[in-house]
Amino acid sequence: MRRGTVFAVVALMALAFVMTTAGALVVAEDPAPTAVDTNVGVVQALVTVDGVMTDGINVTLYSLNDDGTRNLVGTMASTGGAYMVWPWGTSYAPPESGGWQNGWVGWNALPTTHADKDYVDYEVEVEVPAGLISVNGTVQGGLEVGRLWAPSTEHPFCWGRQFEFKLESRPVEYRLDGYKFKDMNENGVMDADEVGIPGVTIDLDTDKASAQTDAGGYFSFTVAAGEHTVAVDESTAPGYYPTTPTSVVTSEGKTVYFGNAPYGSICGKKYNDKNKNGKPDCGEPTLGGVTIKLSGKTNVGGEEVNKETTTATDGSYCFTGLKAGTYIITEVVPSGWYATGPNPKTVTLLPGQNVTGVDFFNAQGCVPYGSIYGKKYNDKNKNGRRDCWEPTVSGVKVKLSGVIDGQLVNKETTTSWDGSYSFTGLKAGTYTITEVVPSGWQATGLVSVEVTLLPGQKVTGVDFFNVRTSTCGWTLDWCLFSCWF
Ligand SMILES: [Ca+2]
Ligand SMILES: [Ca+2]
Ligand SMILES: [Ca+2]
Repeated sequence: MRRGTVFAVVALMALAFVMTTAGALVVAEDPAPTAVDTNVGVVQALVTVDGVMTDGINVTLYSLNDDGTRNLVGTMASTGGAYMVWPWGTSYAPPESGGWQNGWVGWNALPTTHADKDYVDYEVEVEVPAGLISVNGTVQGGLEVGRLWAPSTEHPFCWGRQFEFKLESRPVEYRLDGYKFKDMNENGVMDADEVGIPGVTIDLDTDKASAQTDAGGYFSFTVAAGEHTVAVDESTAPGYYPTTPTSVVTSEGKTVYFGNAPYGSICGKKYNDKNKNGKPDCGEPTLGGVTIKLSGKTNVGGEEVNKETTTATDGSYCFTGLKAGTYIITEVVPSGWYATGPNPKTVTLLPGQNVTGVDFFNAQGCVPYGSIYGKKYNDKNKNGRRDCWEPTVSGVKVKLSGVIDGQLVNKETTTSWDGSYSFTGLKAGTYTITEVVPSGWQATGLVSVEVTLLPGQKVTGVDFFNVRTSTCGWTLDWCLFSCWF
């Protein structure tokens, strides 16, 4: 491509056109050419500068050979007083009142056949004067061909084409653009299902220029060649936090993407759990003035977050303005009270998610002890559960362990004559209950079970199942017994 010129493709024109105001095209009432005349081709071009139809700019027309080489047809300056070109040789119309426009050039009576072909390819080139640039998007990237066909049944009205050259009066400049988008998966990429954020201010080179993102989150700047700093004014995107750097150094022709994810929140209530069941029941009051803490890390950047709030008079609390992440919410249990539900609680927060119901439950008074109960069964049919005819097993060792209030707790007991065992006097916490499988037996269920005990809670049914591995000996009677059922 030559410096200072722009090649253009002539656009399809099925009929002769007359320009009316502001470049709008109107199809003229126009008799079709005769089928026998192949020299009926018409090419028109309009030149605008800053949107104004402008005279005095040279436009050149070439016809193309099969090998792409060009034959000069002629050069004309866009002409004061526009005209209409008729396929059969009507000359340029003079300026007249009532709608003729400046800025046009045109050729008529052009061949529409060459060699054995029933078409001719043409190319139009505009000479871009110093101080102007061409902003025709389609012609900046390369050369296309406009084809005029000889009139035929197959191509009855393909003997004319038209093109508009848009020039702008500014120094040699380029586009630098981008998007501000809702990055709902926080991966820094504008994925196909993610949308733009409108109305965000983007600054170019600090104070040099600024743009607002449109409805699709798009912005663009016209820049000189070289490096430029593009930055987001995050104060114009309230409710969002960045998932990509908010300022980048880039250059002309580049597209930058600024990701944002919406803040989320975690809310709950604090209850006086009078019946100590770890749930809000009708008539149970809420508690104000209780400290709730939040700690955790954000997904993006792994920022440490630590916050603290106090429940309102209605017992409610809220942590707002949270980036997506994993958080631990802890109630500071007031003196004279104890927790009757889980404390702390873990919440995995997604971008823009508002998690509610992270409630805490307290009861007043001394912390009651809890207990854990279970039985040991001879699981004769090895299905890991107790069938009605399966006997219990006595004399089997069961262990309990856990770390409660920072102290290691270890207990041990043995199943009694009816196969049952219990651990009582337990503080709230998480315990592991393990059966010591006796020699000659194998487990048919879990041998170790984790139990989280609330204050005063009685957990039952922590059962273990074994079956004998030894052959029948003194237990023959049991074997026969089981076969009969
Ligand atoms: Ca994304
Ligand atoms: Ca309750
Ligand atoms: Ca069983």
